[in-house]
Amino acid sequence: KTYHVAVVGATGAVGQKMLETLEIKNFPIKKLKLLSSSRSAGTKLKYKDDIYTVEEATPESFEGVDIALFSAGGSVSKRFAPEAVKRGAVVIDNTSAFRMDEDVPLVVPEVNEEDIQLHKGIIANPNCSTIQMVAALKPLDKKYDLKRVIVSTYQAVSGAGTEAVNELKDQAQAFLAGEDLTANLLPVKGEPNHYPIAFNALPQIDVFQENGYTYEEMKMINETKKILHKNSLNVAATCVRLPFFTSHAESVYVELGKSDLSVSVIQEELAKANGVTLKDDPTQQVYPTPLDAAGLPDVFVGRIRKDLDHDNGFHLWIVSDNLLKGAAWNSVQIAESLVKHNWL
Ligand code: 11C
Repeated sequence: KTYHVAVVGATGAVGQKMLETLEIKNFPIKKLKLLSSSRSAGTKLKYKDDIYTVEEATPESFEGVDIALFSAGGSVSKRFAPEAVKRGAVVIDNTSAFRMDEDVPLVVPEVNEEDIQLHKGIIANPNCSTIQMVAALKPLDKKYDLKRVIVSTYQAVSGAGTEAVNELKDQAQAFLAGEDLTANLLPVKGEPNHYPIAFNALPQIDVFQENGYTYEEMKMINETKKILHKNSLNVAATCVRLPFFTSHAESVYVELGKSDLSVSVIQEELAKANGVTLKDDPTQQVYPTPLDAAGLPDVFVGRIRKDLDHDNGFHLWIVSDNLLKGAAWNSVQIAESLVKHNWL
């Protein structure tokens, strides 16, 4: 069986990776429709051997579509996802528009694939920094009952889109040429203050909430509990933007429901987990870095250490390509599950 697939936001950083992933996975496509805002309509994009012209999304664009992958920002999803569902499509949405809605499954297939079947037309793809963390923590939760998570992130600029990638390039060139740096975008487009990202670290990703945490931090906290079906889990997050292009890295401290565990049993669980690659050998200086992970679909874990004061505590270093497993790859995996299990 083959499917009519639409990609909304096809010209964006994630949209492009969605097309690449559909092609790599040879997704059974009968008809492909590439959609965007009016600004990018008319752009020509290649898929396999064909050139497609990107069309402006309208409610009617979704007539006959079976699966619609959305990654064009929350407001586009809010406007068009219900229109797509009304016309019979199943939407896989990569924005935060519907993630916390009760009726919308929030899915990382290695973690909670079975939630997909509860969908009422929309399935949400979690935030990139959440996806890689829960993919690595789920095997530990299953076996040893996760109690607490404290995460600090080291996030790539591509998480903030192509404009942020260009801002880093421009600032890096200016800095090396001895010129003044201009910052117009980061940490958050539309906020009053902007700070240079080149040769810097910005402890703000997305807007501040009333409780002093940023929206990115609250996404990690709330989405982790929802995906793991664990409201009792203690989660705290600090999210930081760093000047590299691809892959998010995370320093994660966990407390488990079992004491007296060794590093090797944690390594063993992670080594056999789906979608996770263990890269952990301090004797050989082996650990994952953002550059190594870029372009690969796996979640990489290293630097696993036992906490020195808490017998049930461990520290992990988790790295994954934010545009692949963090976005496009996970979305296409959800589409594959829908098709494989006949959950459309
Ligand atoms: C970032 N994690 O790195 C964000 C991007 O909710 O899907 C993803 C935003 C989202 O800036």
